[in-house]
Parts: sequence; structure tokens; C-alpha cells
Amino acid sequence: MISFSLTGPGESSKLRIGKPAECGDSGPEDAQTGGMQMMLRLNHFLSLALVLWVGSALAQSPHVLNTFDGTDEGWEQGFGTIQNINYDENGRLTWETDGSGGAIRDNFNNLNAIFQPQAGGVDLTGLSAVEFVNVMYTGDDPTINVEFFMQCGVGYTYKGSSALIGHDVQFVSGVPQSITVPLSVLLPTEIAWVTSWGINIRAHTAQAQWSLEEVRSLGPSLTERYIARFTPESPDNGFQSVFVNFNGDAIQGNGNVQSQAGLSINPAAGVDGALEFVSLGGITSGGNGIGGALSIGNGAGKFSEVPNDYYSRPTDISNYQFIDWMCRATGPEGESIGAALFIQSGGYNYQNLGGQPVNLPADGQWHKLTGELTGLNFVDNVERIGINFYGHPTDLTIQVDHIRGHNDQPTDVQNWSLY
Ligand SMILES: [Ca+2]
Ligand SMILES: [Ca+2]
Repeated sequence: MISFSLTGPGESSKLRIGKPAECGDSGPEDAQTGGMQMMLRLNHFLSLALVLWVGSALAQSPHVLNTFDGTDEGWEQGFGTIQNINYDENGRLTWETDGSGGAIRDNFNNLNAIFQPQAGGVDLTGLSAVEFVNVMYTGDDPTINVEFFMQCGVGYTYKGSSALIGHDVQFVSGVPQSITVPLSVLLPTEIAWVTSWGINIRAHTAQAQWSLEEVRSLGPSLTERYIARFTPESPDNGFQSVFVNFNGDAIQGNGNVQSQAGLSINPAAGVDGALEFVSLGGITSGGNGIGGALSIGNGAGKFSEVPNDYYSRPTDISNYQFIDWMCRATGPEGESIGAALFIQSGGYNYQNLGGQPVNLPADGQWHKLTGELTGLNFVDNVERIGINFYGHPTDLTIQVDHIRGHNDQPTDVQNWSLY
């Protein structure tokens, strides 16, 4: 399943969306060879336009991942020998190979990257491909073979393009090619955590000078995503990285420590299991009633095991207008609990979602608590999605079946009747 499309030079439009942020870490690497489909787009000066692959220009959230405009964005030698990594005045990453071959790649931390900088990897769920724009070399070798690759997940699993298609991509000296590597052959868990992407240059004979103009993800993107379902099979023992973020005094068994203490997964609750905790009534702080605040990161947080947050990464929710928390409260008749939905984004900036005030009656029924993302900042670089419950008089058992991003306009009927 290899497709080639030949187009003229300079046809690629720029998609630039980026926000400042911080967060991230680095770790070990791995170099297992896996497989991957690949399509090639060859930018030849004389070619016919034969477009078998069309990136969606109207998709909500494909991003430029690297521009190399004034920085090498921390790209580094992965293995083998890569020399003189730099950037040029035309906004291209530049490097050399001495003939022995080697791999150059993002350094796992999105250093100074235009999209989710310092993120320690990106979640490309819902997108279709990663494109390496205008890769080129000049040198005495008439051709040099290249493999494109990604590294994924906690093990930094190496997924090279050549194993699947049966051969490398052949470059001709002085001829740029833009290479599109589809994400569809990665596992969903790998797409959700692409830690690095790079170029593996096979051995050749003479010194060669290389350049790369840009790396980007291609759409279309999702219009709906279940950010968490809290099933027993969900990552992080079902918790999906949710933790008590603040005001933990109001959550039974938490002890006011940022942790998962006091939270449990109830396999019998909700559609497929639900998060559960007891919100203590009558808790105050500084004279004001408080409830607990929960937050979730992205990707098998293992919060209790890895409190430095290494295993989570930002989420791009810029393609959703709304976030739902599907909740149920059980308690005395007439009781209810209010809440504010929030995100922390672009470097943990705390922002409440807009929309109607959220109130959860303690009637034992499921209710969809919806907040609106419109107008918030850094929604393509979200570290935390959260809910901050308010104080209330008596203890309530609260369950959360799921957290969902979507674009459906909220209806008047918020009750979620599945039983
Ligand atoms: Ca560039
Ligand atoms: Ca659920």
C-alpha cells in the first residue's frame, strides 16, 4: 500500500498554530524495528500533478510540529553518526553525514518546538499522518537511501517505515522530497504518545549535506473524543491519571494530598465502570465551604507511581467546543452539589470553562455537566482537565462515568438516562 503523488514545488501551505508552555522530561530510548505504511510525495520540478494523497486543509487541528525557524528545536543524533546539526537562514534544519549513516531526530522533549514545546511527546490521536517537508541532500553520492521513523510510548518503540513497505526511500542528490508517514499502522496507544520522529540515513560513501524544512501532522482530526471512561480496563488501573488536585480535605480518605487516595473505580457503575468517591459535606476552608477538585492528564498517568508527571503529556482539545463530565450524585433528597469545570493549559494556566453554571442534584441519576471551551487560551496544549466541586451540607457519593470532548450543542435535556 504505497502511494506516490507528484506535485510541483512549494505547493504545501503552512499550518502554524503554536503556544508557549512548559512541562516534560526525557528518558531512555529503544530501537526495535517495527513496520509502517508510508506514502511518498515527491516534489519534482517537472512532474505531473498526480495527487493520490490529499492532506485535509480544513481539518481543525493538524499542527506544524517543527519549523526550525531560528532554532534546531533540539534535534539530535539518535544513533550512528550525524554531524554539524544546525539551522539556516531559510528556516531549515541542516546536518551532515559522513557516509557511515545515522539517525537524526527530535530529542523527546519538543525543545523550543512551535507546538506543545517541552512536552515530552505529542498525542496525535485522530490525525492521519506525519509529514517531513522538503527533505534534501547534496553530495557526491548520486542516491542515498533513507528510512523515516517514529518512536512511541513508554518504551520509545522504534517504528520505521521501511520494514512495512519493503524498501527505503531513495533520495537523489539535490532533489527535495516531502514524505508522508501515515499514523494508521501505529497502535492507538502509540499514536497517543509519539515521543520522537526522525530520519534514518543509510550508509553511503561521500560526505553529504542534508536539510529538512518542516515537520507537521496532517488531519482530519476528531470531532469527538472520550478523554476518559474509567473502565476497569482503562490505563492506570482504570484511573486514567485522575487525581485529587486540591481541596482534598473534602474527599473522604484523601488526607488533602495530591494523589489518588480516596478515589476508586466502581466496575458496576455507569456504562462501563465509573470513578467513585465520597464528597464530604460541611467542609470549609477560610470560612468558605469547599468540595474537592479532580484533574486528569493525558495517557496512563500512573500518578501514584510517577508523581513527576513524566507519563502524561498535553492534550490538544482545540477541535472541541465542549467538555462533558458525566456524573451522578447520591445523597439525601433535595441535596445537590455545584461545580466549576476547568482546564490548565499552556503552562498550567488555570481557566474555568464557560457556559451555564453546573449543578449536580443528588438524585441518583446521571447528569451531563457541560462546559464550553470557546474563548479559553492554549486549548491545543492542555495539561489538565478538571472539575472543582463546591461545598455542600452532607456527604454525597459521586461517580463519574466519562469525560468527553465534542461539538454537539447542549440540549435542554441534560439527564443521561441509560438505566
Ligand atoms: Ca522551516
Ligand atoms: Ca465509564
